[in-house]
Amino acid sequence: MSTPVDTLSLLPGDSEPEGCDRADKGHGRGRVDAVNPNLVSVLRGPPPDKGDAPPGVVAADGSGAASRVRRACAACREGGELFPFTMAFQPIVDLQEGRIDAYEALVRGPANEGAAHVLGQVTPDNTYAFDQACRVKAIELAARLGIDRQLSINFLPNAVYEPKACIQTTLRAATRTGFPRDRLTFEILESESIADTAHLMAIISEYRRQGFKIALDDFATGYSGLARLAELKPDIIKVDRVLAQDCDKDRVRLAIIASLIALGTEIGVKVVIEGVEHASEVRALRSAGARFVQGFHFARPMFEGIARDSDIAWIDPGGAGAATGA
Ligand SMILES: [Ca+2]
Repeated sequence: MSTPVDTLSLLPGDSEPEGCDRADKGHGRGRVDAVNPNLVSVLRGPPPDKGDAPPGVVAADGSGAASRVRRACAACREGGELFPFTMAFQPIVDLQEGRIDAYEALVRGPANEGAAHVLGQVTPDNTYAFDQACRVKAIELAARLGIDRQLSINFLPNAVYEPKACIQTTLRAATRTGFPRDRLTFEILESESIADTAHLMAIISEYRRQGFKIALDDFATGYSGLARLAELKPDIIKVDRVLAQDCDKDRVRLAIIASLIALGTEIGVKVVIEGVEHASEVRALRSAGARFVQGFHFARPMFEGIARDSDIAWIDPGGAGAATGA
């Protein structure tokens, strides 16, 4: 998913198309539970044995073999047998510059079915291949669509077996399509399933070495909190929509957001506010110093397409303007 499967770069999805942005994200832990119990077991289960993993995949502990890992690695190398899926793209906008800053890739079915439709087909045997395929699909589509901004891809660290080996397919896709590595951001969705901090740190270290940026998704909820921020030191934090919701009417929510923005400025981390749905929230967020925002107010995810700067429902700098679209 937007989950280790998410590693799935997957996760993003909107199983409730008429709902809020959260529905579109489709990668909350509870949502994953609802989507596919097998997937949840994959995401939450312990790392597989790595003993007789194929060449290029070396077990950290050198312990015994796991046929699942062999199959997973083989599937990643060979493309595997996967169900059809594709991506939608939702912009993250820069209020200060009045331009789209990035696009988040969100998994969809071939007929624009929501993420739940896709994730429901993920099983323990195809999780790794699916994760790899999501990355490749996102990069290929981004290149085809001419995306010249940052591309944000969801992933679940638990679907990465060995960072250096598992990233090869992604690197090849970037090279093949000409999409610059330094425009790739990987959003980490955290949950209690990511118990192995050393593994997570190894992934982040390798991804940074490759020029990727790291975002901490759903920040301020559950396990994606201040301790994780200090530990992982991401480039970006994406503040969960629960804080943006009605922030124009709730001074506590707005104060928390303002504090996170100040914190981001202090430590050099970009702060993105997710789930912005109303013009009144945009005005409040602007007053709190927010610069990077994402949500239905500005643009909904576009199936195999991208919104342009001129499509965005901007609000004038004085805050007097009104939403014009979305
Ligand atoms: Ca995300």
